[in-house]
Amino acid sequence: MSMRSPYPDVDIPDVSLTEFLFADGFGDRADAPALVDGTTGDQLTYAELHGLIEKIAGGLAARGIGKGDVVALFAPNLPQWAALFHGILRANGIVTSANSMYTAGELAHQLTDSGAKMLITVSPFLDRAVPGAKEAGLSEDVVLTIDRTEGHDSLADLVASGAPAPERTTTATDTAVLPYSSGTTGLAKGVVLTHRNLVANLCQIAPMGDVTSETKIMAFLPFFHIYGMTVMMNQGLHQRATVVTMPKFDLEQFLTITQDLRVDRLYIAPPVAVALAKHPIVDQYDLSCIDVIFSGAAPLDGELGRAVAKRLNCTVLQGYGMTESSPVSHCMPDDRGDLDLNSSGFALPNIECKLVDPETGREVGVGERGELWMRGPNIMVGYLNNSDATDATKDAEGYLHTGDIAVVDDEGVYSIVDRVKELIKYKGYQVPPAELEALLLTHDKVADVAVIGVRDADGEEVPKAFVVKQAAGQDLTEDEVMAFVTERVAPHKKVRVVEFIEQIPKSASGKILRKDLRAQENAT
Ligand code: AYL
Repeated sequence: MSMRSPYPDVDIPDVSLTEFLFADGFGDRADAPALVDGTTGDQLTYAELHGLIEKIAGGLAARGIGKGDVVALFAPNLPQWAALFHGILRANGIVTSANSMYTAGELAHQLTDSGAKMLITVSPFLDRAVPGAKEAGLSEDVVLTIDRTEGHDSLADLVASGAPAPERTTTATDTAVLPYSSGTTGLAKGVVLTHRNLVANLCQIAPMGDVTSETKIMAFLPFFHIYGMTVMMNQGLHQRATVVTMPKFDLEQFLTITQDLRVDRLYIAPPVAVALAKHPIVDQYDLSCIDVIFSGAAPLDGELGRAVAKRLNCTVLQGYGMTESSPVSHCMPDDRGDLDLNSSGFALPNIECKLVDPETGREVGVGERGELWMRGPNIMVGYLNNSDATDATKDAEGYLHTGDIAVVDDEGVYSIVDRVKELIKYKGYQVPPAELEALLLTHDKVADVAVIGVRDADGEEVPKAFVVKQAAGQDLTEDEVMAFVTERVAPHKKVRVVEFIEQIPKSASGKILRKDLRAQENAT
């Protein structure tokens, strides 16, 4: 038995994302700002954005990018990010969006794994982009920059080709994007999301929120992550709203931009709620423009959310989802600010859910805890070139096994109460323990290691490594372990706590018993 969304199903047009967003023209929004760089005021109107997308598509086609070719975007949030994203799709290509904090090595993994043919970045990232591209076997000629810089072709060169955009051959079932996610276990994998998946999620979230052409959306959360990509960028463009970008989060700058541009809709992850509820500086700004603050990507503490709503006199809402679900599967609609803020609201239209006891495989009912399984048109096709991981996550009936434990009430409101998968979330960003474990095993003083998420003093989830020393490495210190990781990974993946132990608890088949480590952690 599955539980359907309480909302009526929505129609999902059988078109590519680009057609879905742009085919209808822009009416009276043609000269309105689609994207504004909050830090510089530079903007692209809807008409300019569309023109730029067509030119980018032409330029890419002239450089040999065509149907099914993967182009990597490795850049901070800028209006041009959106233009390039849609330009690549318009050229019948596929976007793989890379975390802009990645080291060269992490980027190389994604470029190689996704089979990227071109990398588009910004000049301040070239010190990581060029070695990353080289390691992945890409020549420097295919590393382009958004800004102009010596030695690399830029966005301006791409559009200067003057070549017409190619014929549209992309269909709804073609792959559109390959964001990376570790899913329930293992290393980061390419999540195959089709045009239909992305179009579906836009259709599914439309009835939940009050985003209109009047809305100004704040987008400091990255477009490379599916939250920024779908919920901020593509939802904003779909509704002909204005999307205000920030290349990185800075509290004062964010407050200034919000106040000065009269931003009315903020999308945040929980750590920003802490600042909005508690930081004294917030009182120095006129934030009466803020209507709705929507939190997702990690659990929001209900009390904290209420404190934000009270302080800023606005509605605070929570949503839940995964990269693998394009991403939103559950959220609170705009008019239900009354719901318990510890919950993540209702299943979106066209989504069916089951809650399953992970021990017994038995389906559970209202009020009982179970792993959330969900099915719908927004669920990924699978992981790129990894049928084992796909089969372990998506069952024969199409249900995605989320690895999250949820409870549903009799109104159909879901609360995420625990996580049974390995994944750690640091400030809403994914930290795959398996990746840190593999890295630490290359340290010659480490005999064995396991990484889990623990709570720090502020209640934030942080990666902790349990390390078994080699006999010859008894002088190994916690700082050495942390520094070794810090040098090799993006900052959000840093190991922040280390404990030396005698032995890693493992099952007979050699699997790390993370549950035992968690229990041990909670007991101390
Ligand atoms: P990924 N509460 C608890 N855990 C959450 C929540 C939440 N509201 N949202 C996401 N997670 C965790 O792929 C959960 O463990 O996508 C989930 O499996 O980076 C994992 O994060 C997925 O991590 C939305 C809906 C943002 C989704 C998203 C981003 C999804 C993050 C806004 O409305």
